[in-house]
Amino acid sequence: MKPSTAIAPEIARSPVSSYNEWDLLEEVIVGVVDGASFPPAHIAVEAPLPDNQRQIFRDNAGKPFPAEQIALARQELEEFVHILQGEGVTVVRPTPINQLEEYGAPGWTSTGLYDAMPRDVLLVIGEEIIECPLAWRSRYFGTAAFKPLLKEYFKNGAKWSAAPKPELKDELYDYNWAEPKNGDPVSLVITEFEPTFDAADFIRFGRDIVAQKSNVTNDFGIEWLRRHLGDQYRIHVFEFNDSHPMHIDATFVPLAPGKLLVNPERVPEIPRMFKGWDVFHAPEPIIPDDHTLYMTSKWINMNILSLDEKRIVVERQDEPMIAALKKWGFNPIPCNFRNFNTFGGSFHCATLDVRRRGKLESYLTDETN
Ligand code: DAV
Repeated sequence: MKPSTAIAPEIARSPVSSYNEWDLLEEVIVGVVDGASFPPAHIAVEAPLPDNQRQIFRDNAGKPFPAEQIALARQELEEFVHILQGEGVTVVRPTPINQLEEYGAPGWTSTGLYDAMPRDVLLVIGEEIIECPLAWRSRYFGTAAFKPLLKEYFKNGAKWSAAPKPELKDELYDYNWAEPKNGDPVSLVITEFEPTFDAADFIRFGRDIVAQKSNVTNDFGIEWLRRHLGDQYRIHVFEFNDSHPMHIDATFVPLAPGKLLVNPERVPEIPRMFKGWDVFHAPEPIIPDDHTLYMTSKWINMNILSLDEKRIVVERQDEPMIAALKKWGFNPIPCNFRNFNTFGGSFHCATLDVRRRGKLESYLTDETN
């Protein structure tokens, strides 16, 4: 008997399909900043923070972010959505959850953070969308706001999975963590107790995926992903000069095949597998010192989003980046985003490219690093 719901293979395209950071963008999730709240004080939250932000986080733990900052960021998100739609991209949004509601698991309780950065919590690899095992207790339900979308994608043919739900017990954290002194090796706040990772510690180049260990991503998590993805993909783990690593997308950002944007402070040497690629050094960020930035450095200026191999969304006031992109042959599309940057991300963090037109390919030379 023939299955009655047989779909011809040529039209059975998954609504989730994205293999790299530059193929033509067709559908994207854009985060929502409403309801954003400071997480409860915890060593895992403090460790990756720039020095001058720790006290602010302690003082405001568990409270909403300032309403005026949220309003300004929301306005910029609307501008961003409008620009994306004007460029022909389908935009979908999460359903924000109440971040102030307390929840817990054996041994701990917490409140939430925000639904502003889909890039952190969900990883799209090809036709699969993976819920990440997030290391922060304040992000334990970090994918909840996206569940309506995930269900819909699944119903329409996507592969939907979740990494093992972490327990986030005290054993996951190094409570003796202290700021490394000058010259000391980087010390990370999470242990190898169980697999954890944020999607934003991975960046996709087709069959090759570049990853970093960080204050939220451990070896155990990277190994889980490696085995989960299987032989079709190769995960390469690089270490950069970043004393507070959390998320790779203000460090190592492909713009198009053969074109890589790197953080000049953090990437002194280009891995050999990028032989033949054009390597561009990100211009110094120009965000003024008195502009509040939570959970990020000023290098968030590198966190740009390619709509295809030419069009790149970039912060409107970041004239050095706009000029540099033009010089390198791209078409920058400016959008106000500095107030959104305050929340710790920019265009790459605020989005998740659900579908790009393209297929699985190799872009890097086959050399061991
Ligand atoms: O300065 O590398 C990037 C944070 C993106 N969520 C940085 C922070």
